[in-house]
Amino acid sequence: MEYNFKEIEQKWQAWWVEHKTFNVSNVTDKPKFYVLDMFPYPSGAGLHVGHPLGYIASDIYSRFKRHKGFNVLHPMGYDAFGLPAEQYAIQTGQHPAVTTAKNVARYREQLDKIGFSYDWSREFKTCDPSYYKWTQWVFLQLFDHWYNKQTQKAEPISQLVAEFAHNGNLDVDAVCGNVPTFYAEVWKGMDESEKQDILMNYRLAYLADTLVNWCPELGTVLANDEVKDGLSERGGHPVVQKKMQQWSLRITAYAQRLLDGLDDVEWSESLKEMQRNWIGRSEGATLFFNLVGKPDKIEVFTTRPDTIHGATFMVLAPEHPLVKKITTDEQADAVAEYVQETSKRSERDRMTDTKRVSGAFTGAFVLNPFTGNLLPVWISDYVLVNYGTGAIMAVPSGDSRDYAFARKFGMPIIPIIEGQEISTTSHDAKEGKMINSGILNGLEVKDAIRKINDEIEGRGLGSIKVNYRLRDAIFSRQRYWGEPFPIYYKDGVATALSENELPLTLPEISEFLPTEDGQPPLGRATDWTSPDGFPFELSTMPGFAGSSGYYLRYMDPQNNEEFVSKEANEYWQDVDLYIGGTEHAVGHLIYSRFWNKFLYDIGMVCKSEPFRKLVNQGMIQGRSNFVYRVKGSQTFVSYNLRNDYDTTPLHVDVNIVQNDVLDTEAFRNWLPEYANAEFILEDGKYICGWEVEKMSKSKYNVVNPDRVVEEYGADTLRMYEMFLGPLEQSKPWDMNGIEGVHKFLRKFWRNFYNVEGQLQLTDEEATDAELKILHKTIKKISDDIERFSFNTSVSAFMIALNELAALKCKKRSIFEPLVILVHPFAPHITEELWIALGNTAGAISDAEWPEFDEDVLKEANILYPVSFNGRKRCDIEISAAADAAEVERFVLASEIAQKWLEGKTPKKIIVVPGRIVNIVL
Ligand code: ANZ
Repeated sequence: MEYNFKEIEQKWQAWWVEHKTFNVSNVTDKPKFYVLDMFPYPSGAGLHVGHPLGYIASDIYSRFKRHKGFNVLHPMGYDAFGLPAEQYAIQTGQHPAVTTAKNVARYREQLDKIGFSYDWSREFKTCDPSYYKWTQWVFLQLFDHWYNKQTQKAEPISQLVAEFAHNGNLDVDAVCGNVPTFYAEVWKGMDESEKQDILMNYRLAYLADTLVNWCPELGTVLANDEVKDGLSERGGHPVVQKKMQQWSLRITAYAQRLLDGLDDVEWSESLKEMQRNWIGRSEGATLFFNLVGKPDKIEVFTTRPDTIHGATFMVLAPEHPLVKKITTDEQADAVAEYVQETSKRSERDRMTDTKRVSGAFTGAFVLNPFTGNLLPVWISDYVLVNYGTGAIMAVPSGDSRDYAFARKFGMPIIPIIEGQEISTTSHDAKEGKMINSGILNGLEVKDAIRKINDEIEGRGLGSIKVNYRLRDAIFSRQRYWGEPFPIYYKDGVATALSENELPLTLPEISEFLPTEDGQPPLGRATDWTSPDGFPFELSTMPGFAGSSGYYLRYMDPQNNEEFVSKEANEYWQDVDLYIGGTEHAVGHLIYSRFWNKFLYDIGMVCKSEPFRKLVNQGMIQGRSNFVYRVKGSQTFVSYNLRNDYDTTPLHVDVNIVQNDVLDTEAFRNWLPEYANAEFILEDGKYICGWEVEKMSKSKYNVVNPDRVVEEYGADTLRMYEMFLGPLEQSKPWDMNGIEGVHKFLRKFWRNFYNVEGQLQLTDEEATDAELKILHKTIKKISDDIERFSFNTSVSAFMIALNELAALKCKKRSIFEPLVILVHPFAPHITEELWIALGNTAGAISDAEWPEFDEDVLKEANILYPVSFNGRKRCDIEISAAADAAEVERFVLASEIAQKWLEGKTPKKIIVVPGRIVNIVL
């Protein structure tokens, strides 16, 4: 009987749906295991073979865990709000909901063909009102909580209000905006809108004027992780800095916990390091410098207070609020021009471009409190307004940016470390003995820091401070295709809808563009007002809103009363294995952890970290093919002859190339301009050149998994994707090896059936050699899966099959367990073989994973090298079970030992069991 993968795969895919094979229950005695893929954004292009790589890996792991007796949650859904559908809507007028539904259907169809064990009953799209109701709900909770530094957790705003009425904010230690201290009486005397203004400074979701990344082309604000090198990540449009009133999430309140939590998760060190850098903790001090002739002070943040004697100027961020106030008339024009110039540069550019040295002098001076020197105050774009205090003391001898600035603008450079060589560069290392530094002279840097910190605090010049690079997350987007904020403006005061008014569904609008007067698209909606007629917020939430807590919703997706019930959360707890790309390292993976920690604080979830183990799959690159056209002609030269002519390489669709041989007829039909192509062949074939590049439409190297499934079957696709190489490495898609994997499956199949199509496995007892092959394979596959080393598993299967073929093994006791081992990789063929073996249909998913028996691999006999007076004379085979006395007896009785003994009685016999025997005569 032939291996008819088409029939088998369709049959089992339908069977699984009908029998709900992969639906999991929240009520069971089994231990839980939660395996999650980063859910996809369903783009118009559909899936290419790179996308399922991680999904296949997680599916193998899920099926493996189920064999091991776990109740496995393996869900899938769609991150369905977002820019591309809206951009498409702007161009075509097609409603984003329609495009999204279409794309989702296409994704689902493609996914279904690969035979994943997803529990589709838990599927959702983040743009479903029944889902985003809960995104809005979490927002309301954030709006209704503040961060108490004393308890280190989020607490209800109502408690804060009670405290204000009782004692003002004197004893409140919060992560908050700039709020003056007030007494209870003052609070009580405020009107409602004043009170709300104060509270806004405390809320974890708050409205504030912020400097944002504004993308005029997209008409929206973008988060820092959505901007790369001054361009929007989506579309590559320029991004400028702009001050706007925006919703933000006070994620900075969680900076330290986000940092600490990294110690408790099993993520790659490189990913943890990326998060640590993004959070960017630094310990230092804030210090005040008095302005000369003005009442104001400049507060700086420094990690090197010990270098203060080397400070020779000050630098403010061009946006610093003091700039206007302190700039002298003479410098006003230069300063204004520089401020204007800076507004065009994104924060990222300013941080990364260290070559450009620029600035303007304000005309103001401050007094160095330690040296009494006057320091000129400059502005420059290398100082960022949102970091630290937005102002620095510049120490050219200790900081390379300050050094470059001093060199360019002719500022003094004072050495402060003994032996410091500063003629061409600064000495940034935090080490050495202090000089030219008054009370610090002679001290090592770390002692100097301690001493100066004491001085600073003692003299009331400033205080010790920990700073984080992490910023609050800007949460408003001036776009249509996102979650509406459950907020309306009651006489201008941002007011929350109540929980029972959720979801606030997106209104219909006529055009997906900003209004004529620059309002976001929701400004076009009619009746976009609260029940009592107040206008709703016009911005929508960003892409990361819907993906920040989605893993929780899978635990309890149909619950209409709660985001996730306590029982469901306590059963599933957290994601045991999360698989996805590294591109989410500092976006989604930070937001989710923050979201989760907040929900943990309010008692919604029982684990403070959402993703226990994280595996990043590598990228699948494209393997492009090339044809070589003779310049100015329609003649194409085969690869090895290309240098004999003057040719230009051109991309050719990889789908009309097989093993680098071009289908010349298909080529003529591919694009109209090639209809009359002529070919110069080698050995009767047209050989294409190839190169590894990003998989992309423009390079004609996109391979659609549907095509592979059609040609070879899903089981081959799954195994081949794993066979390509280590999961975490990037590698090119190369169809040239797929035949080998496909042949393996055919060969596997042929072991079960004879030519008449009858099952040919026998019930004969397996030999030791056959058992050894089986158990070696059980061990290898189990270990490999646990280590996510799926490529080596596929090779191990191939080896096992070849070894069994050499022994002509056709025994059920060997092949039945092998079917289970192969099942996570190739679920369709193994389902079919499983019933052929007389088992119940579908039961393979719950079949117990074969037990590895170490004893089988142990050799029954051991070949002992036997020495006489230290010289090896012979080898004697003795049972591995024999103890030292038995080995001694056996050796002495053996004929060969008798010969070497020459009738003598040994003085001593040394036996190392399992190893050697030495006889001393
Ligand atoms: C004086 C000094 C002397 C500094 C020295 C460094 C070396 P991290 O580790 O990143 O926190 N800085 C402070 N605020 C800044 C801002 N808003 N924009 C740009 N730079 C800023 O770095 C802290 C150091 O970066 C601070 O310590 C300050 O320069 C600078 F030998 O102060 B330092």
